[in-house]
Amino acid sequence: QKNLSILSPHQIEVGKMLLELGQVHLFEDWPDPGTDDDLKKALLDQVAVLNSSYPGGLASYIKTAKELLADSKAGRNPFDGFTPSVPSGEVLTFGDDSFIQYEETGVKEVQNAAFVLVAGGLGERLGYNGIKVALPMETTTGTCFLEHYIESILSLSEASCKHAEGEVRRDVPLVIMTSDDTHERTLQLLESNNYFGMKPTQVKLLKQEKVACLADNDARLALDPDNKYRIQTKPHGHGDVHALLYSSGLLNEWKDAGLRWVFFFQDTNGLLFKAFPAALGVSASKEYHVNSLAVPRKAKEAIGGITKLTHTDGREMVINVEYNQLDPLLRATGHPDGDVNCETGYSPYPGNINQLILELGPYIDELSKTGGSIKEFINPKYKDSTKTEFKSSTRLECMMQDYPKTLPPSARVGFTVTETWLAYAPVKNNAEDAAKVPKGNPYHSATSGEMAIYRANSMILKEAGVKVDDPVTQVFNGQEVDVWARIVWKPKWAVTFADVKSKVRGDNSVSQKSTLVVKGRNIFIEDLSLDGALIVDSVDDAEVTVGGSVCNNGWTLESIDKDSTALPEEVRIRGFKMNKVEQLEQFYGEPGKFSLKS
Ligand code: UGB
Repeated sequence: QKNLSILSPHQIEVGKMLLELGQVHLFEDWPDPGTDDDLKKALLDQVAVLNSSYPGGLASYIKTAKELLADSKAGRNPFDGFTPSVPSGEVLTFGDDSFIQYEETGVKEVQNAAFVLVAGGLGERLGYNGIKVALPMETTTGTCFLEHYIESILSLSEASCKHAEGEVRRDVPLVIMTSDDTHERTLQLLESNNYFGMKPTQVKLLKQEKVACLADNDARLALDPDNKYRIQTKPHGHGDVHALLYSSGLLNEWKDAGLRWVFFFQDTNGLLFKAFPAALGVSASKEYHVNSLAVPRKAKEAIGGITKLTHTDGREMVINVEYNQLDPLLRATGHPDGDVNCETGYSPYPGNINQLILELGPYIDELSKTGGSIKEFINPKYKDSTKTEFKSSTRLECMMQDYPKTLPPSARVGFTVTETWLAYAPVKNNAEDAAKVPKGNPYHSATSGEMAIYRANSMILKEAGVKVDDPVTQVFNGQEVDVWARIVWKPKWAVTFADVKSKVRGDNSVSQKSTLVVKGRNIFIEDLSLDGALIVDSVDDAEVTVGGSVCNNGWTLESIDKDSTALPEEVRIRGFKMNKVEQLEQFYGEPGKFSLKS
């Protein structure tokens, strides 16, 4: 009461709202007017922002929190009444006729797609100090994730326009969801690199806000332990992307522009664009409203399992069950061993890699009803079994893959499984945690993420007829990995399997110790025998044939100590550095036809 005199009418309204919501504890320690007045006002201003950035405001946030906290305390299972079973979906095999067909269909559709990258996460598990999209995806060329994503989108869109002769060329849109943790640095990365070739108008950043933390089962808002005039906040999860897209107005803009698909993807998967065109082809052919990309999943791997859930009341849905919930759900429904591999050596539930293709029209229809809010969950860590106190504050969270939970049974929800080597190699775990991953399970580290790029490119070239030597096994940062030839190409050289096949001719071979970097658009590999390092680049209107025998001391991988502070963090987290001993490097800077044949 005493402090009312220092507050503006709006701040007084906010204060009243807090009292009505049972948040009187926020003001209990307030000193008399004259002390900390600016801080008191700042607290109410912060609450006003928290209130306006959450659909339905803080009243709705606290109401949901109380319900979910009561469920959690009572041990109520969110899957009560549901029985899990293995769903059926489209399973693709890289390079076979059906894959090629779907890829072709998908490429045609790319010009009707919008791309949405969720990049608000700081990557606590990875422990990297920078933003994850700025990390080099591999250290042969040093290309960062964001650069590769943008170049892939541009090349795919160009390939798409070629298929649709006569139609107007569209600048496909890219949205990046950021947060306070990543926004400024993402913008700076884009600006200092000329948006990696995209028009700045093609790219929109949407920043998600954090949500208020909760101190107890009554959903009392938690104050920052170091500042009693600030509510503690934490990220709300990648599910925010739907509400942000809806409120931005972009979805209707896209619809008016004739777009048909929205593709959601994550921040550190260097393989994701290799399977995307075929998966988009599946969406278009099967007319899926929702298509989740998946890979075979190892039991207990930290990726969700795609599961068919059937309720006793007859409801059915195909949905991601998050990795920490799959094991208890299975145990509670007659599978005493929980989340285990079956005879194939994999979990029978396909692994969700959180790349979702949504059909825009039905997506807008659904969001017009829900405003983009996604079913939330809460994960309080209790001090003891009485479940009355928390170890630290908690908050509501939501996941983008839970979008289908509110869809009617008529919605066409499917999924597409491809080989892991082709589609999924995220960089999520720090070196220490990766080294502790049980043998046979993926590391999901910077080391394995980089090796996966070389493996995928080697496997693709093999499928295109190139002889690529088998890998050797090496240990970096305590992780045993297969080291293939370091083969890297720019998306403008090839962004589909069809592109690769059209640029590789004759009898080619690449030894395991080799490095091959192809950067130019019209470079043809023909009768090449490579045992060393070869880097070829050209301007777009040069046509270069690369062949003959190239043999030199090449580039080697040198093991390094992850704690050696003399090296930059992005090198240390891999456990090796690239020694560029000797290479043949050619750049063709003029239009015309050229041949590199030694
Ligand atoms: N992200 C945000 O943009 N905002 C946030 O508030 C949080 C994250 P994580 P997670 O495929 O590898 C997901 O932390 O959530 C972005 C799926 O839930 O890397 O543990 C963040 O920047 C899981 O089912 O992953 O697990 C990043 O781009 C499985 O599919 C993305 O969201 C797993 O990913 C994912 O955040 C996977």
